[in-house]
Amino acid sequence: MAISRRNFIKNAAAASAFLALGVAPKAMAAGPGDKVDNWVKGVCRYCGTGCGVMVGVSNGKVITVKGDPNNHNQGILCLKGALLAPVIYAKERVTKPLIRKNGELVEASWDEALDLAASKFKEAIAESDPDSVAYYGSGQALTEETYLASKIFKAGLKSNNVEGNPRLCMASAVGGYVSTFGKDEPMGSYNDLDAATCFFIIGSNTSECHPVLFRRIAARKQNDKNVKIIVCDPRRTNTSRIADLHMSMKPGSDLAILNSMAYVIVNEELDDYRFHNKYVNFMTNDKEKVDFEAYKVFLADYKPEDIEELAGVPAAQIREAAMIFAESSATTSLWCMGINQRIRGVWANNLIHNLHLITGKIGKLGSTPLSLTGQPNACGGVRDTGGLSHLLPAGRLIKKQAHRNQLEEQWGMPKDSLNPKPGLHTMALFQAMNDGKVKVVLTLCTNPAQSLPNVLKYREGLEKCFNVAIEAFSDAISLKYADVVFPPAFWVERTGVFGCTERRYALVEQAIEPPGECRPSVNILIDLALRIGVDPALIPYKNSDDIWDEWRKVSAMTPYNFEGITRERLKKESGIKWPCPTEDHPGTDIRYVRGEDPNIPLDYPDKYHFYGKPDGRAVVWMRPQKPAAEPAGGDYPFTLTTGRVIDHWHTATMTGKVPEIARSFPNAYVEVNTKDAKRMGINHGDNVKLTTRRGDMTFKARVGDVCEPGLVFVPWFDPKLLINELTIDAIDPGSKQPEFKICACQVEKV
Ligand SMILES: Nc1nc2c(c(=O)[nH]1)N[C@H]1C(S)=C(S)[C@@H](COP(=O)(O)OP(=O)(O)OC[C@H]3O[C@@H](n4cnc5c(=O)[nH]c(N)nc54)[C@H](O)[C@@H]3O)O[C@H]1N2
Ligand SMILES: Nc1nc2c(c(=O)[nH]1)N[C@H]1C(S)=C(S)[C@@H](COP(=O)(O)OP(=O)(O)OC[C@H]3O[C@@H](n4cnc5c(=O)[nH]c(N)nc54)[C@H](O)[C@@H]3O)O[C@H]1N2
Ligand code: SF4
Ligand SMILES: [Mo]
Repeated sequence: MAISRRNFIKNAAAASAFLALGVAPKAMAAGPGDKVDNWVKGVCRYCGTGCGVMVGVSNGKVITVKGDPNNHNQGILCLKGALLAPVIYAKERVTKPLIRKNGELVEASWDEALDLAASKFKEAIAESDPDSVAYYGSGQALTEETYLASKIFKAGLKSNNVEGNPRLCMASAVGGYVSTFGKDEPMGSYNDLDAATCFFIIGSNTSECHPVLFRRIAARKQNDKNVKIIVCDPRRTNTSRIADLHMSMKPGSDLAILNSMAYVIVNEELDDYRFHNKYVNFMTNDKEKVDFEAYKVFLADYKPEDIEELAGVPAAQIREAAMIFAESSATTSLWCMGINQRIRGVWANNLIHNLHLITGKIGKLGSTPLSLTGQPNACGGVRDTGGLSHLLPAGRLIKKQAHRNQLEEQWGMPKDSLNPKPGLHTMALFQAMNDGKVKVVLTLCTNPAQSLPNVLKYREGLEKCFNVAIEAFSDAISLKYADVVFPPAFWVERTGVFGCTERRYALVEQAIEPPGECRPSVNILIDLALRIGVDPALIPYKNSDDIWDEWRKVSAMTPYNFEGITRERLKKESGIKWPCPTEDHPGTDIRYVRGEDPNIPLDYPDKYHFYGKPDGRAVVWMRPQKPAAEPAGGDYPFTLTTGRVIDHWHTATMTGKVPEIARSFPNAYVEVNTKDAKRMGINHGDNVKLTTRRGDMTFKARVGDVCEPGLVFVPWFDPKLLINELTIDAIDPGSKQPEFKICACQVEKV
């Protein structure tokens, strides 16, 4: 039955998260809740929305999960979060240490496994140097785990080869915030969603990937008829179905569209001259400071009529989008991988910030450029603690001597003893394994043999390198390459902090004992480090509370300052947003604004202060349109894009264990546009072969109008039909993030 747009919005507002399976929210609430002995507060372990949960425990087992009414999600969860309990008890849990003997992973004692792993680290460092070892972590690890692993490698082993999956995910967003504002992380919060009258959603399928936030946006629209939603995405996603305006663009034309919107705003004199004259510098790509007039000259190339063909969007739509954006009383932009996973992801991020800076729609409730983060702890765990190869905790940089010296003092190390050379970024790291330069790697909470782009190319390195994995599920395909596997305590089997999209830190409290011989990852990391020979004085922790306390202090002399977010507070409160300098500070909703951001003195003369930049001014960057690394054309006339579906999480090691979810999406498929399908004689369910310059693979077709003609989409959750064998591994020169979203391909019926 056709569903009207108005009804769709209503349904989306009421139960978007449950729509995919047609399960009513009422059914979800039913459960053995009356038998629960105690409820333990936590955070959902899936997406960067960071919903608060209450975990229902009975006789030492988690029997149900419900939303935390005191957290931002106000008690609401999507299906994935609500169905977390069975994942804990999946029969595929790794519960004993494993080591590879005669090609097979076999059970071993903790001592045997730890000694073997430690000896390989020692050997590699002794034979070559500390750069021959690496850590590859995750935005799903706890903050304490990433902070500790990063410290062990950078301070203990003197290797800056500390990376993680956020490089595949948020690196371009980090690059965007840092180059525009001088500091990482969004300045706004989810409160902006309740005040915005315009939502500009670009390259984000919010409805499937941040369902609880989408529900909040849909509710906002439902309750206020003035609210306008603009979606810019080459697919007709569920998200686009609540849009007043959907710019169904050609993949990779975002830079042109964003500049074109700026062109309209400036030419219609909808810019806020008073704001940008005082708080903004205009800069060329070569970092030359210019004036507003020069910016106008730059924009002259982006008249909507001149780019409509390139963008595949009618000029009138671009004009309309710009007018809605600029004329609304409050505009919030939301974006995710459609923007970040591009070889010009950083630039695209800059251009979104530009729109807010030229209109002054920033730092006011409802007006903010809010980058949606993917994983539950990419922000708090990896970005904030500096869990990447060029970073140190709290926004410090390895290449800056003053920053290194601060950490050396904090960590009780001799001055100038940290390794001053940044380590390898993710794709360079896996290449270095191919080349035999990185000989031992420790992975934690990530499944790179499935998630890397152009993945077949890197399997050689995974085979060659001695692989030590801390992994919860035995069917994660990366374990095919593991030489040692440590069984970790999973989700609510240990305690630690998650930090979500809106700078909110919240505690995941231990609710149950881990099964078998599983141990918290911080204990595993400490034991391994001691056996490798790391100075015990560097890791003097009794438990993860001690690590949190140290990290609080490390933050204190920076604008992250969250010394006031103590463990005691986290136990009582359902999350607090940094900065939060003192225990009586309520946390910060809006950064860079006097009276809101505790980093700005109350007697500071100006209202706004972008203190990440030397002169306190944010930057409007002049970033030109650039094509994708491998645009469609010639022998490869289609664009292949990859992404997510609402029910599965990434490599499906967890969601694949939940029957209700697994049934709805058993296998990967390819979305083909109806017109293309007709031309090629493809019917729904037919086998379709996709060929890229890296290989070919056959999928069942889903024919419809989700993709524009010329575009095909494949979700990447299926290890049996692994589209990452076909995707390109080109990277953004700034952020080093791969272009998962665009490569050229052939499509044929087989
Ligand atoms: N259900 C579910 N939710 C998740 C996850 C999950 O695995 N499953 N993972 C989490 C993580 S880690 C992440 S990073 C986020 C990702 O969240 P999203 O980024 O929202 O999800 P994707 O499906 O990767 O891609 C988003 C959109 O980008 C569009 N796109 C492709 N090319 C272009 C382009 O050139 N320009 C524009 N403007 N758009 C383009 C696609 O059509 C798609 O709709 O989701 C998080 N939430
Ligand atoms: N084609 C394509 N590929 C992509 C993307 C895309 O859009 N398209 N997106 C990229 C993005 S944005 C991301 S974030 C990455 C994600 O890529 P990955 O991080 O590789 O994917 P996950 O499935 O989340 O891997 C998490 C692993 O940790 C295990 N695990 C779960 N809980 C725990 C725990 O508590 N402790 C430990 N030690 N292990 C645990 C899981 O079983 C799983 O094997 O993929 C990237 N790859
Ligand atoms: S929206 Fe994200 S954080 Fe919230 S319940 Fe769903 S998966 Fe978990
Ligand atoms: Mo991600």
